[in-house]
Amino acid sequence: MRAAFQAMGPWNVAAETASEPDTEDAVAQQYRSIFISDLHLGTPGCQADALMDFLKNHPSEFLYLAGDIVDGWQLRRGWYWPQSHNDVVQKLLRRARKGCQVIYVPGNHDEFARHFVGHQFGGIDVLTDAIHTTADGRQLWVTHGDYFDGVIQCAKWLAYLGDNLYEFTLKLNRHLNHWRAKLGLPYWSLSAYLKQRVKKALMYVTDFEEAVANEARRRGHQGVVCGHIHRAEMRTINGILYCNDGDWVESCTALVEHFDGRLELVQWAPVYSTHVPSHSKEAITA
Ligand SMILES: [Mn+2]
Repeated sequence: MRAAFQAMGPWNVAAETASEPDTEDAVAQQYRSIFISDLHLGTPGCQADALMDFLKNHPSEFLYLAGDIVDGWQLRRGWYWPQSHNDVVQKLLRRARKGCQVIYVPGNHDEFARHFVGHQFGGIDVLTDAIHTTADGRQLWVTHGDYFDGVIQCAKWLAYLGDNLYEFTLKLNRHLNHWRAKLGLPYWSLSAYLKQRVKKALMYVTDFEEAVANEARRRGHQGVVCGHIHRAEMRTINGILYCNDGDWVESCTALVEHFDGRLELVQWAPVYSTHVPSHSKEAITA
């Protein structure tokens, strides 16, 4: 992973180029805090240009990077690091240098960064998880969310074994493949197929959201901000504010905090006008 850091360019302030102006051009909107996750830098799917546009137009006092920022899994398979991805990293470093408090909570795709928990990179704090206090005094637990994969799968297996559904699918699978073999069709695993479906189903998403919210309550916080499932959402679950800031692969979404503590999910939209930048926003606030 050393190569990855080298490819990102200089990390120390002195070596950074001074070509960028200190003041940005007219910005669309200033926020107290921005929460983003699942950028997946290092993959062709990452919407780096959209993200750059979003960051340029939205200064903030706090910036939380809630995991899966760099995709170490993909980079191990094949190196992909275009200039635009470098620009994002430089932008994040520059933001930290300009006084924005940047907090990086690694996820499962950038678990290599978990080795650096407790350290700083160019002013960016790397933490296992974080607690953000909103302007109106609410405590939000910031975590990537991958830990809950295991918890949910475990609970699912127990549920299956409880009502013998798993045994039933195995039996059904045997019969199914007996007939498939007779018809000259290749082996097909019904249970594997069902498990795959379950994971993708809405039920999984709901279980994930509830598990994360329950853990936030257990820890005594009023809300939670996470990512991981690439599904932006903001709703109250059993009295806990559940926020998922989405991703920068498909949806290009972020969770933002206004200066009065109000939280909002925003979706990036290209800025066409030079005078009035337009940003479509989902009508969800809390
Ligand atoms: Mn993840």
